[in-house]
Amino acid sequence: MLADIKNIKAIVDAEKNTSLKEIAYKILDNKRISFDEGVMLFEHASLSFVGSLANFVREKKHGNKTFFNRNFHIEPTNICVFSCKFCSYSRLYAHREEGWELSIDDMLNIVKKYDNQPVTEVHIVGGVHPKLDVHFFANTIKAIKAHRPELHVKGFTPVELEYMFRKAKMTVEEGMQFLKDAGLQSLPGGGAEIFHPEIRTKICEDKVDAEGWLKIHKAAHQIGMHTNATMLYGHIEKYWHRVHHMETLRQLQDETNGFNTFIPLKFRNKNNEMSDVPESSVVEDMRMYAIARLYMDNFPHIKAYWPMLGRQNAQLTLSFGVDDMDGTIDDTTKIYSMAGSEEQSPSMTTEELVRLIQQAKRIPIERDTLYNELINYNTLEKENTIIADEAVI
Ligand code: V47
Ligand code: SF4
Repeated sequence: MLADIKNIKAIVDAEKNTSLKEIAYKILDNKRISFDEGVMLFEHASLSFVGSLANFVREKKHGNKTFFNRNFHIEPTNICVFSCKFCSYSRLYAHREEGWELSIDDMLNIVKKYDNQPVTEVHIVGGVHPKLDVHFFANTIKAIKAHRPELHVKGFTPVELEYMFRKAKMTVEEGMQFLKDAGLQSLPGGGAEIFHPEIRTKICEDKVDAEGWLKIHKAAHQIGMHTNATMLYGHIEKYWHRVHHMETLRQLQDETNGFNTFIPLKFRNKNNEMSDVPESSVVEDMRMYAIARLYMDNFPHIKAYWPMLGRQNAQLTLSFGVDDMDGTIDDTTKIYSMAGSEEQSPSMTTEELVRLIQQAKRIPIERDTLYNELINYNTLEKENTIIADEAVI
């Protein structure tokens, strides 16, 4: 049942903290909350308070619809010139023998494995290899598109892109156009981490800074591409750093309207240089998703990336503002299992994803990368029941 305004007003009116009550009324009146109000929610609001509000906003935007897609990843290499402290994945100097580096043929063979399957998206992201350049990646995309033109290619973070454009002496605008011409259709949200330099210099000092990250997404939006944005939370950042990060993205979105989805990524602490930093609690995770839904008023979607969060906690987020669960993945990504996620071989069949969403009393909608709705699994089930009934008659 969808949340109704009377119920949510009763919850808000029962709140004793008048500042929180004012923030809630702003949200119910469709007004934007400020930076200070975002921090206030993180510092003082209970999970049930932000959760009820986020659920209300989510249902106003999408009703019970919950989106997912059929996708797989290609990770061209885990060799990386950078040294992010939270990364459990990259290999360069240490354990070089555990590094991999795929050729264009290797990557095309991965695509060919899906020839008879209705996947709609390939997500390409990996380490920053010193020898792989923009021409290698353009040729990879061209080979994939030549083989399967309708497969949407979403790929590369500004970390990879800034490095390849710089090496090729291309401006950001030239580089983005070059890859778009090769067949690149959208950018994933990675590499954003925490924008504020106070934290960024401590966790990923040597890679692209906030300005560089935003410049690349802006250039993508200006040539008609849609992109996502992430935030790596739950480590050494303070609440206000999270709000600063979301505020920075909200401002760019006001300018370009090119972002589809905001994806908070829970920091996992296994096998990296930040293993002494404890992971956030589930309550804190749910508060993060809920406040993201409340703050990011101009982002259409909030995604819980289940390989990082675990499928059960991802299912829980569907009551805390989230309307998207990413995709089937098919055990094609290693970034999260290496960082200690409980999903050691992330793969869900469409049936499993549909069941997970239905158990949360939501409507599973298979989408494409740009959120065009492909299949509504609730009406599909009804249609199938009718067909089955007719067959019996
Ligand atoms: O930027 C790396 C994160 C990101 C850890 O756009 C870690 O649809 C937690 O951005 N603990 C890359 N997180 C992945 C990414 C992504 C994933 C799924 C979908 C989309 C999308 C984007 O992974 C990195 C970094 O923030 N990451 N190590 C870790 N130990
Ligand atoms: Fe390299 Fe990405 Fe790992 Fe940073 S997070 S070290 S850029 S692979």
